[in-house]
Amino acid sequence: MNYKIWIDEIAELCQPSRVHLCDGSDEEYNSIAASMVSHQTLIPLKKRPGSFWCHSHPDDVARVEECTFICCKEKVDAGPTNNWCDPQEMHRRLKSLFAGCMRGRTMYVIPYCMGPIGSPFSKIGIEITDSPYVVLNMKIMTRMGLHVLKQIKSDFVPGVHSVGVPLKPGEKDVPWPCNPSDRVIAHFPHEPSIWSFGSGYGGNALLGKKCFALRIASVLARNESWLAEHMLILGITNPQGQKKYIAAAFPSACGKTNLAMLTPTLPGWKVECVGDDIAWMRFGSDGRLYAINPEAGYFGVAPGTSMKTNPNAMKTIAHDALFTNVALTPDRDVWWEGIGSEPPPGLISWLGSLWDPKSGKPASHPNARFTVSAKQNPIYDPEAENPLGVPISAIIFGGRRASVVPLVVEAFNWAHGVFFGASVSSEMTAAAKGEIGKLRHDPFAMLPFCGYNMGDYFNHWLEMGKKSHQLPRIYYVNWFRKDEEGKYLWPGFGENVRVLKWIFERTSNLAPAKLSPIGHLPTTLDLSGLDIDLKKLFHVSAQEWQQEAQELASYFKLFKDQMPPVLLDELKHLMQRLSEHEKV
Ligand code: SAT
Ligand code: MN
Repeated sequence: MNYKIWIDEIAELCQPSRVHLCDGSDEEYNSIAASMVSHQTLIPLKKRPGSFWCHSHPDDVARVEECTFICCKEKVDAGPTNNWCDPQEMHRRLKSLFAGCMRGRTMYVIPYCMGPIGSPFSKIGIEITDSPYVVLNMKIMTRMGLHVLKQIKSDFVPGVHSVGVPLKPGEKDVPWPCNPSDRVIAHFPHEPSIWSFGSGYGGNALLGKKCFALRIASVLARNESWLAEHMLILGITNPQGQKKYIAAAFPSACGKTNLAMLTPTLPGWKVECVGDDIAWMRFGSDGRLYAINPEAGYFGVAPGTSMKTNPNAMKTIAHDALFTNVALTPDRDVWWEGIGSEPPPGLISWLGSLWDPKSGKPASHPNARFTVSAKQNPIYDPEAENPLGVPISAIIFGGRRASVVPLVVEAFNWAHGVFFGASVSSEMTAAAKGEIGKLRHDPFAMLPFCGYNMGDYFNHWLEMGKKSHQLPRIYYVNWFRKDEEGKYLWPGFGENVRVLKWIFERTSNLAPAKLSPIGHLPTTLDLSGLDIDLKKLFHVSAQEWQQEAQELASYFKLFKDQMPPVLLDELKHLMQRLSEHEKV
């Protein structure tokens, strides 16, 4: 597709007042930010140079899964876990939604690259949006600008985004326009293209992120034999100077950013960060699995981030950061629950009004976010921009589970590891609209992000395992197990290095493990300086796991013929091992 013709067509449809082709320069960023400051949409922060605060409409704070559609030709290809709509029908709906939707606004054209420029992994997109907030975020989150257009040979992924609020002549704009009653986030994997209407929130509006780098990319990855995953990538170096890379999948707001930037509590260990949210992985000619982070920044959850939990994130956001839906202090700094200081008097809540500490409501929205360039991270991995990626030694899956799942368990082999991925369940968080705390299946932490039938996706993972004899080992972790009183059994954060150390040593065949019905468990962990009862953390209850297996059996039925028999066998073997275990 010729991008110039496409841009003209979209302008003709959306009827903006102006078209602005983004060059990606700092001057452009500063001038858009300055204009938003003059409209009081952004507030400059006094204590953080180059940083701004803003807050959204109260009904535009998270991803909206119920309005997110996969519009492939056949319903079965979207699978039972996605909303499906016939592509022609959706195009008809979009045509009428987008007709004239940018009246009175500027239409920004954002050429961007997911992945390092020139990398064989990288893919190009163009996002058209009427939101200046989206332009600023895309500048931080992607490699964006005119230089990208030069890279376009024939294909790019077009994305059209509108807040869905046209302006009448002379009408004053609101600070955060959005259209909660008419939202749709539609993906057309076979074209491919993305159309997003009615929300300005990150995951719905920054089309390079979940829409392209996961939903569309997962389909491309299946067709082209690679993996597009909801995973952080970290480098870990042992005291002897040996370095390995680990990729880890957790649902949104379950600590990926914290793990990716971990400050180890064990002396001599070092962690460096390649990415905190998305990994694109493919086998190299040496048979190893190589990963890149397609993003260039972090869109991290602010609440709970502190010098104690994630000092590297705190240093990263000390300047040139955008804050959305956190609280604002009277001296123009940001504040959130768990930042490590008391809320100052006169705090402005994320809703933009004076916060009443007695209200019982948080000052910062639980899904408040910071947007910041990865380059500002003091532990940004020197290989993070390597166009060939980094070699992955271990893959971790995890969820937020108060019970049942031990701190760490190792899969027997690749197929068993794929079974781990398929069996992830997690308590829901504020990252998506829904019932917080409710346990739901979230296979591979990809439930909201897989652009095709999840059963076929499981099969793709199994097929990938046949392509190499140097596969990463696979683990399942749970930082969130609680005792009878509801207290976390594991301190988490920097202490998680103790688990990473065991994984590191397992991948060199240096750490012992014992057999359990659910996989290999550590015989011991390096707990130096910690007073922890490992028994509870590693307890595997045959009864609880039998229930877990039963629940999985009924979940897997959802995928009907698409459910790979290999995974049903894995489940059967698990049940057999559990009943043998019970007899002992
Ligand atoms: O809002 S995002 O989808 O970008 C972040 C997340 O939920 O993982
Ligand atoms: Mn995410």
